[in-house]
Amino acid sequence: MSKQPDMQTETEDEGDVSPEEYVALSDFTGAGSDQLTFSCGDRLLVHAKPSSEWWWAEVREVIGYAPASYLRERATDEEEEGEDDACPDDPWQDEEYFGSYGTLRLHLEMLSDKSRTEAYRQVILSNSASLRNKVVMDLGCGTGIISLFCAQLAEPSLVYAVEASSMADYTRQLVKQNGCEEVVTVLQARAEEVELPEQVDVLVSEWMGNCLLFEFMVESVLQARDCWLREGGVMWPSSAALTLVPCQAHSYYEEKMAFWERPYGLDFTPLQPLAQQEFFTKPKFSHLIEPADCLATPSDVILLDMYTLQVKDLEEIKGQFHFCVDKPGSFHGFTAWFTVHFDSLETGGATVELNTGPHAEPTHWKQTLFMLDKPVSVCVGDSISGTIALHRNPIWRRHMTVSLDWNIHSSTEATENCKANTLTLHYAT
Ligand code: GJV
Repeated sequence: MSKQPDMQTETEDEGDVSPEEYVALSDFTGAGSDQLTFSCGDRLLVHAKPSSEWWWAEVREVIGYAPASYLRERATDEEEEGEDDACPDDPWQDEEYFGSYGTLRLHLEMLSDKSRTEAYRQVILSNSASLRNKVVMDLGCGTGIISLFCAQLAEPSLVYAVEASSMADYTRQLVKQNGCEEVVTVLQARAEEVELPEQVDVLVSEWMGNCLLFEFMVESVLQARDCWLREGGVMWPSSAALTLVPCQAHSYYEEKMAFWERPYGLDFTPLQPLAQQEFFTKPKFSHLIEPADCLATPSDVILLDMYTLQVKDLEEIKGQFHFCVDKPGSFHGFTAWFTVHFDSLETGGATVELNTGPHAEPTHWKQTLFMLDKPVSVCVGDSISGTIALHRNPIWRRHMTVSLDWNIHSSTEATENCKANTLTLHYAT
């Protein structure tokens, strides 16, 4: 694919690079006129790969963008014949996933996040009396911090600390080093495969990913709940909410889009459609929104009850929003974040909250920004309403697509804007 720059002719013609053949792993419905719609098994010709997520491709003589994660390379005809299933070997990408949790980088990031770690410590501390003689499961314990808090701040009878990655070896050492080996048992296993000698009273886990659900570790938690949580047992967190707000994002817009207007006194605006596709069709994960950039009061769009949520519910989660603009400005996009709640073990006891929004201390999750194609000027009194849908990727089970459909009702003129924003995302931070 690589072309030597000095071998290029004057025209940016791609005719000399032959397109590659791909096969669709699943149905896909394009969200705009520049995205392709195709069915599982369709053959696509990929002409260019402008970003790792979106490729420029052709199907049945229609050209447009296709999400790369829905495609697999087409084998030669002979190889293709014996193949009837299009499933990848490991739709969970566990080797890569647990491999990354076998190193310290992500654990350091999580442990350095004070809001996150202190929230779990607070949950244990404020429930210490009720945790006495209880059996706890800490799912995905990592370095074992939550299990160690349990052992040190309360007197549970036993904590099963389950960790699938190779970090579990070190976790065992940390448990011993801190004198907690009587209480904390480290089990190196996937939670789905672990065998416990008994049911547990409390299932605690820090499973939340970017935009709440990325990684879909929540599925492991729900399965463990159904297998190992005793009747009447407690889930920590007990509920989760995804919150959305329409916002300004001047500096990000300047950096990625307005930049092309006049760099070095030249007009580079023909690159703007490419910039839009490359930078704005996927969310910006590590965004920190200033409260002053919120154009309306944030609103919870999705609520998950950890006692009743089912694995099958995760395939498609929908929410609605209706914002009333309370600040004039440029509507650049939507920002999303989550909050989780931990019910008290005592009836009437105080709940603990971990809020990752702009009005709380920043966390390592930060917030997620979804940019619109073009900013829209809004006035006080305008209303922005629509729907959000989280579609779990049918092939890559740790991924999802977020779609936002919205329209504006202007309080001053009868204009209406409509746009569907579809985004595919990866779990790696
Ligand atoms: N079984 C055991 N350990 C797991 C599992 C599983 N099914 N899934 C994830 N982990 N909040 N998004 C472990 C993983 O190896 C890592 O140490 C930790 O849980 C992730 C916790 C933070 N990720 C998140």
